[in-house]
Amino acid sequence: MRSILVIGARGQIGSELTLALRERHGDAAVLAADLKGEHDLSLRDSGACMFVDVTQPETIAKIVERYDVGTIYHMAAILSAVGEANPQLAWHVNVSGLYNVLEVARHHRLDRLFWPSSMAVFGPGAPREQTPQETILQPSTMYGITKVTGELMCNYYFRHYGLDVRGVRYPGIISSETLPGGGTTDYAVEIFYEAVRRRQYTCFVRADTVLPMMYMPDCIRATLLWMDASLDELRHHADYNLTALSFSVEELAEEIKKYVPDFECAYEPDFRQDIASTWPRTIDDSAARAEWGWEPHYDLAAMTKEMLTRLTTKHREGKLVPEAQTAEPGFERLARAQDPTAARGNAPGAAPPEPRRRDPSAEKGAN
Ligand code: NAD
Ligand code: AKB
Repeated sequence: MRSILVIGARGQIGSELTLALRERHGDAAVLAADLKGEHDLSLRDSGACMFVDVTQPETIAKIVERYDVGTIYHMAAILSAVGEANPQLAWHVNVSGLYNVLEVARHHRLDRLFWPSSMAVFGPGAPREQTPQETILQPSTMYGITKVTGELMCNYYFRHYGLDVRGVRYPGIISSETLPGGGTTDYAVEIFYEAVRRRQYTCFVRADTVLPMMYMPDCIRATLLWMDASLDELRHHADYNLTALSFSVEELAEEIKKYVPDFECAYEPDFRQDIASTWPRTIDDSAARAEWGWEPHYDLAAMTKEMLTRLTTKHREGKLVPEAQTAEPGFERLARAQDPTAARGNAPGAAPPEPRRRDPSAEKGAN
């Protein structure tokens, strides 16, 4: 069997996907690669970890040649909030990086490539309830623009080069193992950590904000199910709508209070509210359900119970925040870490996006 390479293996989804793939195919068959070196112990202990920078195609090609890679899961990206703080970096990593992976895949005749898109492809012009599979794609964030571009590129490589490239539009992913990477939906993860650690959380979007979400076990199951699907039965390639549940922050806080009765949630909306207000509230993923059998297992109650159980155990053991991560919230941590000037000892700190005119269309569909 040819090797499987996970790029972005240190990230929120990549870290758990790598372990799931190792469980399925054997530790030796699955290579973990990321720009950042400090992989978690569980990744390092279970198999090979290596450096890759998707903006440097030779670093991808070297791994593919050396390890006879047949399948790539390309999970490296700059997410929406960090992407608004540094739109140039978001374009470079998300678009040039994807192009480099697609080219390496084409040259080396890869068997299959997975690349995730996002519900961020939708913007203020799309229906926000039961957002259809086929609708207008006019996102207002640079992240969303890179995801629409990515979907078009992937579909082009499928049609023109016969490359079996597959993708889904993930909703916000909620997980207990690796902190999220600086997106707008990070609040739905942070709220659990803060409920366990401090019994209070200040949320950066309003209480009535509703977004589509999915618990990590469902995300991993959906990804593997999709990669196993037979190509003949599919009508889409890089752009399947996907969702599991939608809830407001207020509803989530109430569910958490069932287990942490003195938990308090305050609200101080920032620029991420403007992003959230342009995204779907609920998504129609009937194409994924009909064409490759997608069905979520976790609802809000089951997810909340499991998240709190896992995080409470980690907190008791003094391991709430994984070894290779910091306690700083996602956006602030990542805006600093991914700013190229930071590496030159010129870190500007947690840079909010530059001031600019408000997007009136974002307010039109206020959440
Ligand atoms: P993440 O930010 O947690 O992880 C991304 C990883 O990519 C990081 O470990 C980072 O070090 C790495 N990376 C960044 N630049 C790189 C480069 N130049 N070369 C190599 N690696 C680089 O992201 P995630 O949440 O795990 O998301 C994975 C994918 O799923 C992304 O494409 C993201 O857009 C998509 N997605 C995620 C969510 C979500 O809620 N997590 C939702 C929708 C779509
Ligand atoms: C983000 O908020 O940027 C991501 C996403 C939904 O793509 N979680």
